[in-house]
Amino acid sequence: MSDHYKTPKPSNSGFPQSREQKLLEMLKVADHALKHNLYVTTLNEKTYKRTVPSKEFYVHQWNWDSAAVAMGLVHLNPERAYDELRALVSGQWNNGLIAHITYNPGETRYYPQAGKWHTEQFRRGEIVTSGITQPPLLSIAVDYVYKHSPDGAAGDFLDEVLPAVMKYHDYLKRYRDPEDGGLLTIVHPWESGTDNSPRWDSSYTHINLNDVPQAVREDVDANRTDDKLGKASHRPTQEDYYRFMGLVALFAKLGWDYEKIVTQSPFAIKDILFSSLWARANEALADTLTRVGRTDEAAKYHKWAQQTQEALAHTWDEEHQQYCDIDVAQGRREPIIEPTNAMFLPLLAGAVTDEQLPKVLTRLSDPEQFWPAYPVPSIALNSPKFELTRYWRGPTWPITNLLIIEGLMRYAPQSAQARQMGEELVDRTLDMIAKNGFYEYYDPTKGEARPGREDNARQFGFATFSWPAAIFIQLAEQYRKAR
Ligand code: 2M8
Repeated sequence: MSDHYKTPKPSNSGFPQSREQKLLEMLKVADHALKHNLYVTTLNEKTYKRTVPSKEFYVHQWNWDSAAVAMGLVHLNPERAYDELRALVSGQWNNGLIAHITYNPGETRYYPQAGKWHTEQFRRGEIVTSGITQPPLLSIAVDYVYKHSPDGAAGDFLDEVLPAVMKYHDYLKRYRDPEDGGLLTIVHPWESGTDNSPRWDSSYTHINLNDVPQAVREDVDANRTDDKLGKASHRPTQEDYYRFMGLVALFAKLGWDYEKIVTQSPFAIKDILFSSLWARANEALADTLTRVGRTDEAAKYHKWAQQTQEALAHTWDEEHQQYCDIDVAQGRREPIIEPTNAMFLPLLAGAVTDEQLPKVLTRLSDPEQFWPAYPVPSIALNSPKFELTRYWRGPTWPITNLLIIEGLMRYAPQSAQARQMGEELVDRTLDMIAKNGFYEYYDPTKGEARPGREDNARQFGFATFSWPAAIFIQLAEQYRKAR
């Protein structure tokens, strides 16, 4: 993904011929899935082409999903990759925020619907968004798409999106790192992308459910849809949703003023996954600017990347052998100790020190924890909190695998173990997806979307899902082709 480190050429371990054929077939199916999820809409007299995560439920544009989708799409249809990212920045707020959801008009299947956010005053004409953001994969995607575009094809696209991307970085730095320490604050579990991760359990003990207005709870009870369209036992709990929507109501009451939100939110975390992407995103933005000759402007982002790398390295907890999120809500400063796969994201950021690297790899390669048949589960298998099918509390997710693969490959030049694990994770991720199709998330122990007879395929997350399709394409193109 970057010129900062050389993506190593994987060794020629090779798939058996039949597997190769299966992968080639799946590339076609992936293309088909992404076509299926295309959503064309006209707003402000302009046509937008967006890929929704899944038409079964997620019928709008999600921030980091779209970034991942663009990286896959550029290999098949560069124009669509440009359209995807153009649409993603189209709803940017004046303060620079690029929201986690850009809504498609007239769609009501997904809860919370657009009106629940009370973000009317920040609309760009007819373009309506949520009021929070998501892990900043955007600039990484812009850089990747630009780099993998046919010669000369991406010039206009870059002119169009680059100002928005730079403004977004300024927003994140200003409002999410007001103390200038390098780590970014998220204020809502949805901003983490790992919504109901056990990482947030300790912080929840400080959020009194009685403080969530009765009207908000009634609205969740009456209108929540994910647990009806999907299987309730696989989704976040009702209490999670009370908290999610209670925070939305609070932020709307604060007028979406992020200076107030960051200091007053009962949920405020220095998130190591989000911050790792932030470091990598700054490198990517600096690379893009350098590539187009804007070297002076690149310096600022190099500096931010470096600052975050150092800050991430300092979140290492020797006793628990992991990097830690920090709960900073309402004046607290409490490290969060949970064995989730977020602890491997500092690899992506290049934040792992020589001393930490063997320890990180030991943890990741342990089959009892993070290296079962289909790594990398969202929480260690041997954690008492591990749940095989519940969303971000156990299953393996293609998006975090992609980021961990990139992290391992970053360390490949200096560590044979990192290289070998990175290559193995590419193969296992491709296999997991090829065997099961494009689902939201997978069983780490068998890699199956249908772990038991009682579960049909839909029950392990939603189907015909965009990012496994896009990530499949990216991994196949970026690594398999090289072999
Ligand atoms: C999930 O999050 C949304 C809220 O943003 C939801 O559950 O309704 C997460 O997996 C998130 O990371 C992802 O971007 C989104 C769409 O795939 O779904």
